[in-house]
Amino acid sequence: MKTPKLSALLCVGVLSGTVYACPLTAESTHDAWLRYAPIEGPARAKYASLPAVVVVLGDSPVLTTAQGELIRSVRSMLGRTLRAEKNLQRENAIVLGTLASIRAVAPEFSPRSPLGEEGFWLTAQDLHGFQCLIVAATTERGVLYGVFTLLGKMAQNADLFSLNEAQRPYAPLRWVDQWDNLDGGIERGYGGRSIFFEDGKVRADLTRVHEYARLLASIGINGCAINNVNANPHVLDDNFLPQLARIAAVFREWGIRVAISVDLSSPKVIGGLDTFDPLDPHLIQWWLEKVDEIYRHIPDFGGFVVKADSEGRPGPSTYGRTPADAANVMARALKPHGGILFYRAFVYDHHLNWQDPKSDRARAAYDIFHPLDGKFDDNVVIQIKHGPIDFQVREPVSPLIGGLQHSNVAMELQITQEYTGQQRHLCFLPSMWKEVLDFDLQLNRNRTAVKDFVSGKVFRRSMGGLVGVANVGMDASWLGHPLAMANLYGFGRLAWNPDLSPKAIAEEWTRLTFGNDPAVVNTISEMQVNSWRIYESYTGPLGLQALTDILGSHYGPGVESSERNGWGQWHRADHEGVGMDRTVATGTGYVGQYSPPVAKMFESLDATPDELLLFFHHVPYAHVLKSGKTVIQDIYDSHYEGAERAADYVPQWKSLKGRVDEQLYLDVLTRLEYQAGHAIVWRDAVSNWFFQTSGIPDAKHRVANYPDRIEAEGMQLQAYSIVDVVPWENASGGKAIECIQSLGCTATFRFSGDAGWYELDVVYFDQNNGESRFRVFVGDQLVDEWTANDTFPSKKIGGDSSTRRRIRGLALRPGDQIRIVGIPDKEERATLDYVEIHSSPE
Ligand code: GCV
Repeated sequence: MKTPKLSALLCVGVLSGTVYACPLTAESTHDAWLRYAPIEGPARAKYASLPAVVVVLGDSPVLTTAQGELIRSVRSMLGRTLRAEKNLQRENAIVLGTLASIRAVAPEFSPRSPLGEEGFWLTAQDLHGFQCLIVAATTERGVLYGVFTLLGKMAQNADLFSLNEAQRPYAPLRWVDQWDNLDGGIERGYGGRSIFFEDGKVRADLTRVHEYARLLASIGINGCAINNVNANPHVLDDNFLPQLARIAAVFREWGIRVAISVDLSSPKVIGGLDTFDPLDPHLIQWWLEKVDEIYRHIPDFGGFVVKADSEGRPGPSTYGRTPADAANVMARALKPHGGILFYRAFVYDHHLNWQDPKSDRARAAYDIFHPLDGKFDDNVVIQIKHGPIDFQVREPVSPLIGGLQHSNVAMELQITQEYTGQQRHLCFLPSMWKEVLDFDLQLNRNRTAVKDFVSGKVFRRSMGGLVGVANVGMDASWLGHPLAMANLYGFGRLAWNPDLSPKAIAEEWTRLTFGNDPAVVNTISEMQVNSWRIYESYTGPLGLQALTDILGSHYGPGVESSERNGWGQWHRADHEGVGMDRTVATGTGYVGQYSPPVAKMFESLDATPDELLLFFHHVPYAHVLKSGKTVIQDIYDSHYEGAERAADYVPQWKSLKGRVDEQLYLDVLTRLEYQAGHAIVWRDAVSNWFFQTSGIPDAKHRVANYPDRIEAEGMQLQAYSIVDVVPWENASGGKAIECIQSLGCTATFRFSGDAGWYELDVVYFDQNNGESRFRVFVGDQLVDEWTANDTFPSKKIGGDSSTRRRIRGLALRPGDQIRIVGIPDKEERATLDYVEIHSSPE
């Protein structure tokens, strides 16, 4: 699944009387939603009277960026190069400037409502008798945001000359975090290597950083923490700071402040102290001096992100101190410079006693941070993951978000799809984030949505917002899957305006990324908008969450990996029932961390929504849901429906052939075909596991019943040997066949159906430690061959590496011999699971 370059987006023609834009030159996917394709046809006429001049009132770096962006993008869309001027001319113009600079030339100019620090006003007005398109803002950064909005409107072919639109962001902090390591790897990154670091240094060529900063600024992001929260102390080395300054200089042009994640033990590891006790005076002095040194290199440095006492990271608990003690020491060093200290509330014990029915990882953040409310300095922000566990496909909102009245909070969302398909499965996360942002925490029985806590509105905090863990990489499409960039786009849009609907965001992103062809916009945005629920339905319905291999990749199925260990992601399934009892009455008491009305809802089995039922309650498999189905039948049905809906992406995408760039079309098609196959791996693993554990059969007779399937271990084998797969549910029948003969092995069977056209699915294991080859023959005729050379996240056979090759259009006759030859490579043993044959008359 290699991502091709996006060459010209094809335009097919005329739909509803409109010709859609067709760029003549090859484009780069680096531009993502900022591609600004040429505007052709009737839409172009809308811009015939666009002024020829852009007047920029000021010369700060950010204004210069705004001017450059406008000129570059108008040239790209209209083929015209605007003339840049510094003063109003005696002609129509596009005017960019702060309110102060515009008022200096037009004193009567005034927006109807306050724009705040980062808002902007787009307005078409006469200035000195000439028609002007004005982008005005309080600050230069606001002007830049206004320019991007104006350009986005043009790219979507909107009318500009009746413009009168003011926008201001919902929350002041709109940051992204990158989990980049200094060696160039990215923790939970699926889009290639770091754009910032390589071999322990900042990259010499920062072109991709520049492109990234442009993308981030275009969606209103104003801060970026560039290294892994599992921080390497050497990021603070004296000789590293000038290197960081190079990155900060690139971001500065785009109005983005750079921050870094720091390890709390740095003063000891790199600073020569014998302690990192937050209350030690030497320690306090060390941070003061280190922070001063940073600001000498980076005057607008954003601050620090801290992960401490979490998953093995050092923290204040070493010295019996609290997170507030640790946070405040660093915050005080940052404060005189305007820096912020983000302290992550992802603090929990990963050696929990799983045998204790009262222990519960979900409780940890609230238990630790709520008692400290009011003890954090005012430039500390508590960075809270949206759910109490860890970016699962569905979790309830973290109760800590409503529980810190006297502290600044920011909500952490994960753009990189760690638990949601790792950019190999389509999963549009704004659909989930929107539900989270709108969730009513009912403080004091009033309507108090999550978005109003995180923006700081509810408790009148001056700071607050959203932090998205992005983890883009050097991959041409940034995140590894061309459609995954909708998540980064959607994050920025929701951070700016949480009242936008997922549908509106998906449509906007599609228009900007693929053009305005209605068939393309409707198809892609519909695929996106449905994809989170589809992914949930075949990986973790009913609030089951972590059914993936939580001890390894967090990718494929691994139903039992979360049980009976200290990580606390238990779903407590046994032969009688499933779910975590988190009630106050009989469970862990987690429910009691919510406000009384919310707690009342989750405490009650009847009032808890089905989609979160098993997060809050342990129930028998025969428990009847609000839908009228039993829990067990719902688990079966949702996995089957989910896998079917995932398969349906393929024809949906195929309907766009000829409407999007051919290479991109093929790349996405390959990914969707893979996803359809892997959704079946998930479906079968989870439903067979629950069937075996519960002993309750599927009322629709699908689970463990595969009439079209020929198990590899049941074929006639030459040199292949049968192996058990662990865990058993990750292979059909629990077994596979592997080849250790370097010359290859053969598995043969006879087709026993009627004569006709068929497609053949060969399910095999593609590990990342070898490139086996496969050849498929019908009789003596070679009908397909391929190399298993993808890079799935596993060296073993199992749910991560199980994949499917679909061979279409085979004319089979009864008695035909089908032969698969597997040739192993290195550690990969050309392992086969099964073959399925489906009639396919088309
Ligand atoms: C950066 C999860 C991830 C870790 C990540 C951690 C965190 O546990 O699996 O890779 O560490 O969250 O958010 O700190």
